[in-house]
Formats: sequence, C-alpha cells, structure tokens
Amino acid sequence: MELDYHPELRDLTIRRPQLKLLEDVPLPDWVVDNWETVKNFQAKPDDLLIATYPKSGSTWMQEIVDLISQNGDVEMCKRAPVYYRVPILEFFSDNNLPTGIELIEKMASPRMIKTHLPIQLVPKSFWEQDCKAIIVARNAKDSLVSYFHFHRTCHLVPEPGAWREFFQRFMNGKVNRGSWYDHVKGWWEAKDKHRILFLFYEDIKENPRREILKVAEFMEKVLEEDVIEKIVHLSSFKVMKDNPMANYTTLPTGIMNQNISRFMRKGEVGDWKNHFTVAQNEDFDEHYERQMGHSSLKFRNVL
Ligand code: PPS
Repeated sequence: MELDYHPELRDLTIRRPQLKLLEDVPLPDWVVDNWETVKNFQAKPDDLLIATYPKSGSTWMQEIVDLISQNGDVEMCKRAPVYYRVPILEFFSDNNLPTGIELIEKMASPRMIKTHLPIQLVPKSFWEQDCKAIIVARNAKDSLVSYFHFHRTCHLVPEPGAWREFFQRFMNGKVNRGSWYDHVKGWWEAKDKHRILFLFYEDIKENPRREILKVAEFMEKVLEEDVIEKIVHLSSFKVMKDNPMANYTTLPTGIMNQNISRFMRKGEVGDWKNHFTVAQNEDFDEHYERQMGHSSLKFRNVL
C-alpha cells in the first residue's frame, strides 16, 4: 500500500544535493547551509537520541524505541511515518518537506530524535543536558553495500556512480556523513563519557529479544511479557517491510524510487558477499586493519 503522505511532492523529482565539507565531514549542501540552526539546537534532558552511521539499522531502532515508548501499541506506532515519529535532527532539503528541527519542536516530551552525525558535530546541548543516546553500529561491508543501493534510489544523497567508484569513495570517507571508520570509533570512544547504549546490528539480528530488553532497560521501561513478544514481532524485518509507516513508501518516487531498490532491501548480515569481488575484499580488509586495528571496537567477524 502506498499512502499519499506528500501530495504536493507527487510529481516532483528533487535535485540531488552536492556534498560540502563541514569540519572535514562531507554533508549535503542543504545541511551545511543551515548548519547554525542545527548547531544551536536546544536539547531537553529527556530527549533520547538514536545515532548511527547511515544504513546501520537506525530505522529499525526508531521503530523499536517508538514501540517501547507506546507499550507495543501497534496503532499508535502507525500514527505517522517513522521519519515524523522520530525525526532526523539535521534533515534539510530544497523542497518543502518539513525540516527535522521543525518536526522535533512540535513534539511532546520525551522526544525521540535520530541523527547520522558523527559525535563531534552533535549539538553541544545534548551533552549539556546529559541526554541519553542509543548507538547502532553495523559492520562496514554490509553498511557499504546498503549505502550503495540507497544512493541509487534516494535523491536526498548524490548519485552513487558505479559500484567500484562508490566502493573507493566509502573507504576514503568521501561519502555523505564521512568516514565510516571515524564515525563508529568516535561514538565508541564517547560511550564512557555520556549516557550511551552502544548496540550492534548483528546482535539485534541474532537475538532481537535480548537487545530490545537492553533498550527498554535503558529507557527505564518495564514491559509485560506479551508486550515484549509483540515488539519483537512488530520490529521484525518481515513486518516492517510491509508497514508503510516504517518502510518509506510514503515518500514519493521523486525523492525515493523504491522501484530501483527497496528501502527495506534485505535486512541481512553478510550480503556484502554478493557484491565484493575477491580483490575488493582483500583491499578492503587491508585498509580496514589500518583504520580499525588499534581500536578496541571489534565487529563480529563477517568473513
Ligand atoms: S538510513 O537511510 O541511513 O536511515 O538507513 P538505516 O535505517 O540506518 O538502515 C537501513 C538498513 O537497515 C535494514 N533494516 C532492517 N534490518 C533488519 N531488521 C529490520 N527490522 C530492519 N529494518 C531496517 C534495511 O533493510 C537496510 O539494510 P539493507 O542491507 O539495505 O537491507
């Protein structure tokens, strides 16, 4: 089912952004041009931030967090598309979609906010207010594959170019939101300084119930057994992919053309094996070791 959530944008194909550097991090020009507004955003102490590198399971976590806060009430969680229920802090575009901050400012507390910003660009007010943050990190190879397909479909990011070009740009950190390596290491290092719950996509896949319980505890919510079961079910890939309020089909094709690739594409661990050549995998592993070898942040082996 496709809901007509943005009738005014139905026939529009929006301009893709250029990337501009902000403190050496490539971001869409719309974001950089509105940076003062993002930087000066005033967080409230009970705001909950969900932070991920793109394509690492943020939508999944948005749905989980909303389901927890609504005590598993499926109808309440269908009140609006996920990008309205948990807006993206730094979202700006050059059409009349509401900005992330406009949406957040209309929300009742406690507010749930998503960001793909690296830690150093997160507005200071979040830490001044001692806000909690949930991080989801996904292994680099699957993030890269998912990001490539997303660029093919979504006009809110630049054209991907050919796979081999995108592959190089990702390794060099020349993609929207910058280096995957710096992003995950930055949040990892911050986890002991702030109230941060650091989770892995692969762990949620392995045992969603266990990870959902960690999130509920972090949110200080006690859930009945049947509610936990409901949340596990409603946040599964199978259910979310057919839920128009979670799968982005509410966006017109001029913004996200899901005929090219679905937003809920595969939702698997290890899909990179269907994309990387043997030579690419060797290059990637060697580069990965140089970037991550010294870090205590270890991803599950997806070789
Ligand atoms: S975005 O656009 O950056 O906000 O994307 P993000 O939501 O962070 O990541 C999208 C990928 O997460 C997958 N996904 C899921 N996987 C498993 N279970 C559930 N419920 C789920 N929901 C979303 C989604 O399919 C994208 O991964 P790929 O590998 O492309 O399928």
